[in-house]
Amino acid sequence: MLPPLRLLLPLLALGLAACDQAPRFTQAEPGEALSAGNATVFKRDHNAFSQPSANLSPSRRLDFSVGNSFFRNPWVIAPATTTARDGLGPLFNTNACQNCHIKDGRGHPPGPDAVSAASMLVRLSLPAGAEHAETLERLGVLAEPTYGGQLQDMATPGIAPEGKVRVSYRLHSLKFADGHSVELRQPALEISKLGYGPLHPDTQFSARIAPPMIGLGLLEAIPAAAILANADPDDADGDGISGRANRVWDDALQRSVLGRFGWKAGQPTLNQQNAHAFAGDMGLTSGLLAHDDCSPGQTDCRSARHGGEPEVSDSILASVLFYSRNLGVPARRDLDSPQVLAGKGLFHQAGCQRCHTPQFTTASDAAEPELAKQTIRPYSDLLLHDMGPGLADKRSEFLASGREWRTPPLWGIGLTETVSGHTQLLHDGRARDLLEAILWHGGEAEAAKQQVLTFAADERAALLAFLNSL
Ligand code: HEC
Ligand code: HEC
Ligand SMILES: [Ca+2]
Ligand SMILES: [Ca+2]
Ligand SMILES: [Ca+2]
Repeated sequence: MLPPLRLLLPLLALGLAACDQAPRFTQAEPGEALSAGNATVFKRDHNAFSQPSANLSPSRRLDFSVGNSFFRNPWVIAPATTTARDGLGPLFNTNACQNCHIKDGRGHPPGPDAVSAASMLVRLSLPAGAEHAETLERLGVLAEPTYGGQLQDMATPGIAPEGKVRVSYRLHSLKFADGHSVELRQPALEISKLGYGPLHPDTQFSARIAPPMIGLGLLEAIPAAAILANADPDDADGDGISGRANRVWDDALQRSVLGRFGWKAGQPTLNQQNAHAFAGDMGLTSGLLAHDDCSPGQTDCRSARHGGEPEVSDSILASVLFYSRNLGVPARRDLDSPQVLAGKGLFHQAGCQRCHTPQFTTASDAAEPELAKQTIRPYSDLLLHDMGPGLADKRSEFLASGREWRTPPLWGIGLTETVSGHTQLLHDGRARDLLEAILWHGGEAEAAKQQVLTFAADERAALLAFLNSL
């Protein structure tokens, strides 16, 4: 059945206008294969995300592998004979960074029979008022009074874990213009076996899977001015897309700066992100975060044995920083194939690049010389966007609202299955593949999604081929 002509005509006109603007790509651009400039790596197997930046010298590769060992190997409960890696807990989510960042790639939500949520974590907070301005400036959120800012579902012997997390899904489907239908799953969290009494009735939850670790030093080396240049907080250019910068507390500088890392850009630097991961995810203190993540009421947690002060020495924190800055990004594959080039055209036609910014150049004064002055292709603007009610966690973090998320980089996304053994995407892993991820886009990205919904089977395949070549 066809819709009446008077409805079709404006739609057709829109479609044509968009097609006119869409660039056609007949061949790859110079250097396009090198997503991370000279740091690009050429593995494409299950170790593709675990390679050091290609431009690291042999001695620097040694530093990288020291950092790798602290990222990969499990930490143990104190006291232990391995004093360099003890102090796990008392509350924690898992015992190694790599358990969540699977093969340096992404995590996933727990399956129905999982013992712990492992590679997904749940953030907690309460709605805050004006009287909490100072806490919000420093911490970005008002923590749940008993359970803190994060639910730890594991604990050392003798200490109660905070609870158990399960995810259940409600299914609905979305239809393309040609009748093709895709089923989407909306997650709902179930938290049970609470170890410290009831949660505050107003508690807000945000489930997040671990993002991939590649290219992070390069993202850190993008000049703040280049990121801010793409922000358009009031949508002054009227394209329906705003893009806002998060401003977050920098523990080392003791002031608010641009946020870059995490699903809501709630962390300013890799070192601070890493220190928070050690403390929040594994119960390990460091020079930046001197206390285990125990709330005032969690007295057993506060009096438990520790593994040194701090548990993560400055030199280990520095090695893990060097490691996390230097995981190379794999080179593009098949980027000259006609289907991939057609998909690239459709990506631009739909306006995906308005948030998934194809290209940046890193600063000349980057933290490490290998990261400086590189032309990189992350496909992210590192800005916050209102993605609509469907993706909203209704929980703010610094300036990010409950509907805003940071555009995630798309580089390497085509290797997700090969590296991490699954293709569960978006902040909580609800999308089971690339197409589902696109169909969850709403809010500022609603128009882009609506365009994709008009794509025919061959156009959908081309768009996915392009994404899989990244
Ligand atoms: C329990 C699972 C888990 C563990 C363990 C874990 N992470 Fe993460 N990691 C995450 C999640 C989830 C995020 C996203 C956080 C957010 O949005 O607030 C993240 C984000 C990051 C980021 C930012 C990536 C980006 O693209 O913005 C870095 C860097 C990072 N983690 C490093 C580490 C290091 C280093 C360790 C070990 C000390 C570690 N993580 C341990 C789950 C984990
Ligand atoms: C308004 C900005 C915006 C536009 C336009 C946009 N995206 Fe996104 N995209 C995002 C944000 C923000 C997320 C993260 C949402 C979340 O995790 O809840 C995202 C997530 C994704 C993901 C999943 C990434 C991951 O690591 O899980 C893919 C794939 C993706 N977008 C592809 C596209 C494609 C293809 C288009 C064009 C049809 C598009 N996006 C248009 C902002 C945008
Ligand atoms: Ca500890
Ligand atoms: Ca907690
Ligand atoms: Ca705009």
